[in-house]
Amino acid sequence: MMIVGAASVTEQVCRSCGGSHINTFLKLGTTPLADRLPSSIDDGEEEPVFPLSVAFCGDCSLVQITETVNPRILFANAYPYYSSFSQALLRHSRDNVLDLIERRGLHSGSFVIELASNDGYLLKNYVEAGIPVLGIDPADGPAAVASEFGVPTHVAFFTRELAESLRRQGVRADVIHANNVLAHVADTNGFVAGIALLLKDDGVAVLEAPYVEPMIDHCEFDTIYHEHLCYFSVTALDKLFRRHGLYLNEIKQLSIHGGSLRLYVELQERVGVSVRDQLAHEKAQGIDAIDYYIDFSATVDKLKVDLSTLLRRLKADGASIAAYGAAAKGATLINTVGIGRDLIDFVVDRNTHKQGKYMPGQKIPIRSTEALLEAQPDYVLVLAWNFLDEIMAQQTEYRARGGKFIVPVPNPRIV
Ligand code: JHZ
Ligand code: ZN
Repeated sequence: MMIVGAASVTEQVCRSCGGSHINTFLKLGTTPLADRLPSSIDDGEEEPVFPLSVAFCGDCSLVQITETVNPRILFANAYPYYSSFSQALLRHSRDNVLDLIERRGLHSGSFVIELASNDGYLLKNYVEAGIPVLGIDPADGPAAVASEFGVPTHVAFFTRELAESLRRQGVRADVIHANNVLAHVADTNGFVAGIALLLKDDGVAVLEAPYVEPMIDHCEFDTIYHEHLCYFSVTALDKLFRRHGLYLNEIKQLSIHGGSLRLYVELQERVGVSVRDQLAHEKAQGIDAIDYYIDFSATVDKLKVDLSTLLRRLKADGASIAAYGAAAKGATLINTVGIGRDLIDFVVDRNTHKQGKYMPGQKIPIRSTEALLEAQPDYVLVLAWNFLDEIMAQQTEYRARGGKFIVPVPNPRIV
């Protein structure tokens, strides 16, 4: 793969406002890339590792990591994340689409764009309803699956330049979706400017992003990895959108991915009560000030010690342990806590693109979920804890045979 530019850069100013009051409050050391799964235990190639430190901007309140890994390394060939492997996510996306079709009166003359459309998991619902769509996504594997679903996909990173060129061709959208991507783009301002360019005057951008409040309050530190450059509060988002003539008019809080925000953003300012209330809540909680984040590092350290102690105790007692979910967040967890093949025999995952590969760094083998019943380990560490309900429901047989789950956050516990 040809990489243009440096493998990574350390940012000196805020990604959003450009301010220089950047305070680092959590250092997770250096970690390998969470979605770069080695194909063998020893392929003779050194895995690249990058610093992982989290900072708060004293000027615009944005929480962000300071290292930007070249997106061509992060998201290019063999990017293994396919949205369609979670039933809960598919339901969540379908409900969102049906709600928008009804609320906005969308029809065959409307136009919907999704940025980071992945394998077409969301846009296929519009296609079924006869509403024209365009997906934009840089990862060619998932994009090829999207085309099979009948979702036309432009394989590219979404940038201001791409938005300008589409607009010149007359492309404007009634709805622009962007789920779990705003935090992933290095040019945060260019991405938002691009959305402003492609919205019809009365269009709406509907974005989803993990919310920083539950990340801090529930110690979801494993959701920190190099793909996630930003950890948004409503305060920081409101400022970001306004800078580009966009208004965050409505929000919904969602339980998906450990606690997310759905943002409704428009060209007209009509800020509703959901946004006003949450801005007031964030002020009252101090989410817009560094003090809120200062204890996080100690909380994370405690969780790391507690989890490591629990796993080592179980292992010393003769238990066998596997893990569920070769999730990106699992890579952060095992590499920052130091959970290797001495503790975990294998990881299972439904995603066939991940099976047969190895977890980054610790090189724990990834197998299909059937391996749980074949090996019947005493415990399963749930790395994809955000889908705990779905996983538990699916693993009734493993549990009926006496298997137990270990949930790592907010405090390690056995269920
Ligand atoms: P999951 C990814 O993070 C990457 P990850 C990305 N950076 C992002 O922002 C978030 O998603 C949103 C598997 N699984 O989705 C599928 C089963 O095997 O929490 C996944 O590999 N069986 C784009 O990777 C993993 O677990 C199941 O029943 O942390 C879950 O990973 C279910 C439900 C999932 O995201
Ligand atoms: Zn800032």
